[in-house]
Amino acid sequence: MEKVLVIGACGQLGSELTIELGKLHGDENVVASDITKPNAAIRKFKFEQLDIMNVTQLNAVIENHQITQVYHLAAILSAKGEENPQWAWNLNMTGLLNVLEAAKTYKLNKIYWPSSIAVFGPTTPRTNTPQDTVMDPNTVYGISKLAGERWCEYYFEKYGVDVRSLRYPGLIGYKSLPGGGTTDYAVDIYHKALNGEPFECFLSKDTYLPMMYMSDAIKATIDLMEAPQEQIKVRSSYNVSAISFTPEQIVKSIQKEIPEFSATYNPDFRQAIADSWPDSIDDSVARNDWGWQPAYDLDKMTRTILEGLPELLESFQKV
Ligand code: NAD
Ligand code: AKB
Repeated sequence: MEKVLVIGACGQLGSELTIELGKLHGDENVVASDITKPNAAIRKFKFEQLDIMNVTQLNAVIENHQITQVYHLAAILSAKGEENPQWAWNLNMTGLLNVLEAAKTYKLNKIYWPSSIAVFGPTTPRTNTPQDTVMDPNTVYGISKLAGERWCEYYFEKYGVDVRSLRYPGLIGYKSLPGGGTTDYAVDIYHKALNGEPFECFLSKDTYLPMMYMSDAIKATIDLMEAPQEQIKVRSSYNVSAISFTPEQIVKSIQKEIPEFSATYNPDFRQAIADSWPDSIDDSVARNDWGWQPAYDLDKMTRTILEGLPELLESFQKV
């Protein structure tokens, strides 16, 4: 019987992943935590208001709930990180080290920690970026994710901590809002389209980026975490990939469903971040090691979001 702690459970990923972890392990075996108060999505779980920078608090939560697995999702993402680099570095690194130390001390069964395509940089091969390649990130977020990958591998090699990780592309879901990334436009755009409003994109129309629908990201995460230990050969972080598209292509995909939708382009500081990241990712190592396979392409994702979002917004109005 696993007892699972999710740190950063109120975020874009946590709000949806926590629900799926409840289905897998039983809601009563999942403890959601965040520095904020619980949101509607995760209110049914046991909740701890936890600042991941506070080791005493973290250890108390692990002891009190007899935690065996941790999903550590709390981080400052790329765009927000550039506004306060030292804060982002501190939170992203200290938070991870606190979790890895706790895993060692309490001999936790498994740890999940997400990395990102932000570990790649301007001289990384842009197309079909391989698992092992040049990594020269130039955002504080990317630097912290690359350092985090090295720490994960270190704790596995030196202390036998079973820590597993994915380099997510931009995650797109409609059930929760993103928290300060460069790929956030691809979530916001659906809300504008459904409101009948034009969209102003902060990236240029031809900026290719690797992206993934949230259901695929959750499937990848759970598949990785449930795979037998001997199948996990990469202890830094696995490349995973699903779809790559430009803002212009997502607009066209939405226009197939809402023909009157329109967008303009007004790139800001996030353009330079996007330009430093790959166009597409080679995830063959993840496919071979533990059978990763995405299910959503751009149009399928668009149809799913445009069908599901109005119902979700309506249910919020009723609450
Ligand atoms: P998010 O910003 O939506 O959520 C992060 C959560 O962490 C928030 O609920 C926030 O309140 C919480 N948090 C912040 N400081 C905290 C602290 N001191 N203690 C405890 N909780 C704290 O981010 P997300 O999109 O859900 O991302 C989750 C993870 O996935 C992050 O590690 C991120 O780097 C990674 N990731 C996300 C994406 C994406 O597109 N969303 C892509 C690649 C990697
Ligand atoms: C961001 O844009 O910062 C995130 C990511 C790709 O890690 N979505």
